[in-house]
Amino acid sequence: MFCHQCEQTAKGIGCDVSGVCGKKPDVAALQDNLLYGLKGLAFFADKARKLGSIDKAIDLFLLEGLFTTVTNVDFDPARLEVTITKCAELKKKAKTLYETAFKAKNSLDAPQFTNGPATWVPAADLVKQGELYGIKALHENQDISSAIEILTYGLKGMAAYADHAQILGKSDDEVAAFFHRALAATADQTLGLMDYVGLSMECGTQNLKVMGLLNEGNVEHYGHPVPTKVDLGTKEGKAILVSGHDLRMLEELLKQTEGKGINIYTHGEMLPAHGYPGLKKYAHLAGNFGGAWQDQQKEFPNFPGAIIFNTNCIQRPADSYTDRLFTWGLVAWPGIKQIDGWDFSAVIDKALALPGFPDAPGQQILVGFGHNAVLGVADKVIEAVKAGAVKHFFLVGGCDGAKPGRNYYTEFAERVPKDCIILTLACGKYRFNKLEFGDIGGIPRLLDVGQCNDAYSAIQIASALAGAFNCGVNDLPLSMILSWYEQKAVVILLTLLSLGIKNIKIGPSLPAFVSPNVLNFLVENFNLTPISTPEADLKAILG
Ligand code: SF4
Ligand code: SF3
Repeated sequence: MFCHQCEQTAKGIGCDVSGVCGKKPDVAALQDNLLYGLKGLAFFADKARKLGSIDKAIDLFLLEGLFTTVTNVDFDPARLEVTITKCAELKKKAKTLYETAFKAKNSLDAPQFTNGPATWVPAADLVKQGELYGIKALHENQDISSAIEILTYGLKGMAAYADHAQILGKSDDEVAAFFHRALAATADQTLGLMDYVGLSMECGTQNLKVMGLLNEGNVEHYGHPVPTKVDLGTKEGKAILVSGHDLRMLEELLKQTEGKGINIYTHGEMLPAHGYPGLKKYAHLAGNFGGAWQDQQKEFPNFPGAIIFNTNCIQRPADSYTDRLFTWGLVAWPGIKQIDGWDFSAVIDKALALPGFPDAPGQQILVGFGHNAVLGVADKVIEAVKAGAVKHFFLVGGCDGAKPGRNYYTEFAERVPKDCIILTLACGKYRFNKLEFGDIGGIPRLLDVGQCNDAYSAIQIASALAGAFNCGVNDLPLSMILSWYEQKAVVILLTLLSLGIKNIKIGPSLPAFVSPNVLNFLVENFNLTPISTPEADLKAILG
């Protein structure tokens, strides 16, 4: 195996014996096989679509297939084999769609393709077959290979957001077309470096649309987030912990547990759920338990109820809680019970059989500062900037992770001067969201914008501020200090770059899949730089 798609990759180079995430070589090969099959599917779906032939099942499967290969999502070889078989069926369907549409238009048989993913069919040994399709076989040119990887990881991250959006009934035909065209392009040996740079920027643009759709879906279902205090203590009663990003799954569970004496707690990226009126109205949405994803093996043994993951980031479960752990959606771990569909009775029964929590009130933290809430007090914010009470804004956000070096973000937030405001989002916030930051004239100094996909909200806030000050986002007293871990962070970075945002600082380390020349390109064109020390970075920013 060889995988270096995430930040914790072995030695900062690549996981080649086994994944630091827990991905075994067979699973890595199956994921490579699936990705290759998806490229074949995209190849024909793209051609069929260009001839006016569209199939919604193909569009959806492509998203789900890509999301399956995101870090910390699917570790189950049996499930991956089923997904690969489905990929082959849909690829065949896409090929027929294309050939039929071609013949109808040209009164000729469609040309046959004799190499690349277009010819992919699953072999008897799917693992052995997948070993042929690893990233080392992408392209002989290191820089082109790097650019293909950036595009591929961008597409994986965008697929995750597009999947959440479609669960809420939101999809977009242009986005589906881009998925097909761009994924097919990753195997097109006639393309050059700048083609992939262009496609990566387009991926960023499409992702802004996708995050916007997801935002629209969330807001239509649950209302705009409002500032809300979240309890970090516990309430007496049975308990279920929900980890992941999917709000709709949480809503269904809240409905099905109403009146049953079960309290629902959020974990990791579910924390922002508390700010949504349509979810906080459930009195048994009791609070948040634990920190970011990488602490689950330490924290879950102390959770006396059922636990369910609805998206990344699952880790190898410790024996002490495997019997009360469930997965839903695309997340899978071998031997862990999978909930198919929307019936959560198995999770509820498990919670009812477990002891639950006593009453133990804890600290409270504030969430719910999406763009609607922040822009609702925009006048106050603008006035504070004009009066000199607010000197600078920092967006300190992104993923958390297990590797050392992430204390930078805690120290950075602590050192931000008292006349500056910190916006944060995604699970990286757990590095500092329990600290006391106070306020500036009633405006909290730490504003939790939401999940990683709420980067959409942060962009709306930055654009509105730029409008109010009659300048570009790059001219605002705003600096972005980002942390990355998996592929959703990659696509958010592409979105920010596609908007022309410069001077972003990124850490805790640079992606192993960015070649030196591609890195130079990013530094020269966007002044994208790695973090150094909190003191030095703050000094460079504030002067
Ligand atoms: Fe290694 Fe990350 Fe790939 Fe897992 S996803 S195998 S940790 S690079
Ligand atoms: Fe975190 Fe996995 Fe990326 Fe949604 S939960 S930000 S790492």
